[in-house]
Amino acid sequence: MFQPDAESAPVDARRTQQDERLRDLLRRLAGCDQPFWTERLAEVTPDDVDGVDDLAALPFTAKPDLRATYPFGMLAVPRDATVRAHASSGTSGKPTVVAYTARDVEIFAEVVARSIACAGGRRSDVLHVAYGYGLFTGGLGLHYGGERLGATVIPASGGNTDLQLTLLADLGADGLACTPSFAMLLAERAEADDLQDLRVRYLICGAEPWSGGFRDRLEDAWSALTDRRVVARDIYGLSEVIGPGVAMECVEAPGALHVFDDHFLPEIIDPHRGTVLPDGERGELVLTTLTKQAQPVVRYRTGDVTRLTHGACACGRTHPRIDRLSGRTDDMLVVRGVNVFPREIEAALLEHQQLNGNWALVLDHRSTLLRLEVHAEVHGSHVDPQLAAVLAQRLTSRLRVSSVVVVHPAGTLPRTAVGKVQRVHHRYEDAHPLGLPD
Ligand code: DLL
Repeated sequence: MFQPDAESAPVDARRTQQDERLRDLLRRLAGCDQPFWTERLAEVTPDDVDGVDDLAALPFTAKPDLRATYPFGMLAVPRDATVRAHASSGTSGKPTVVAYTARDVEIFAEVVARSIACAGGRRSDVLHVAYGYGLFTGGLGLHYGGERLGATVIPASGGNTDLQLTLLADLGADGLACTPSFAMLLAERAEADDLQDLRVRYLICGAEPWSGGFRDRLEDAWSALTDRRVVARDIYGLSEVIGPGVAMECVEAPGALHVFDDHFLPEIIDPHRGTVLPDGERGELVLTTLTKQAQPVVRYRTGDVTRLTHGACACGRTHPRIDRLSGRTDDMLVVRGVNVFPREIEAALLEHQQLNGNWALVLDHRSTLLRLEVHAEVHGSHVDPQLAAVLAQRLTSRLRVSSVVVVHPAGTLPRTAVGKVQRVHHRYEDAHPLGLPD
């Protein structure tokens, strides 16, 4: 553990600390003289909120608030007290900007250092960071976290697959941090080039959804390259809250991620009613930043769907855990009246061992009835002629979605070397969005 005192603190002691930090946050927001916060908290008096139990008395914040106050209208400190800003590109219009004080940057590095250690990282490691550097929080986030841990960080950023592989081998990376889809692309290329001398022990993957089946493929692919069992662990975060390092899966108990709730207080709500759901129920993740100075958020609606559980973990950390993300409230697809998340489709597909993990959906809007095409690749070049029908049947019985499944040899579907993978494509025109013949 990178910060054992904080990470394995007794739950009661942490609760006292959270109560204090929450009261302090509200004092800071009340005193910052920022119109957004004055207005949003107009109904709340400091007496209303004595601690975490009173959280539901506070109003939500959400992405539209950041857009409406672009660029710095949610700052709780003067702009000149900040030392850095990141931005995330939205689907439309201006990006949303998030700013940090020097202390925020330190905490960002600490929670990412915790996360790297959670995946098995050590200070003696070489950590190859292939998340994008720049406005995206992934590259710089893992970079500073790696340095804070004491590792030797290689700031490779995204793209340039051949050079990345050379560096991974020659500089002896122990850890690789990048999106799961890029980690898979690197493994495929390394295998095709018969690259020797890789010694990677762990992968720190996040920023996009990936199923347990995808993890199995990824761990197998990297283990075959390195002659050791490589572990891939899930890192979660979002720029509005800090970036990566909000929550992290440990080596000992994969499947759920420890939320570092001494800094980021989680709740799960019913996304339609806004009511808080009990422990263990699936809903929308809402986060409150307890220590963030520059741009705190109160009950921020992440749009991410998961469930929260408390209880002991084999790794000894006492932080509660969220399940691996099953999707976003806004990426749910409605296919002929059936609600389905792309990650559920991935999970159902990848139970089939012949598939190599690369897949894509095309929603064809050209006729009145939406048509769902599911494309998936097999390992190698031989495609079993029965497989498409087997997969279509599985999707119907498991998820109740009817689809046209097309199975391809390995290497047919587009790959993503920079940024987040796009699994869902829409077709309005005759040209096929994946560049495939009809
Ligand atoms: O993706 C921060 C990050 C960088 C996380 C590197 C992990 C690693 P944003 O660009 O603001 O920040 O996007 C945040 O990405 O609300 C989720 O929908 C999605 N996301 C992030 N991590 C995961 C994950 C970064 N592990 C949005 N699994 C979030 C699934 C994830 N989705």
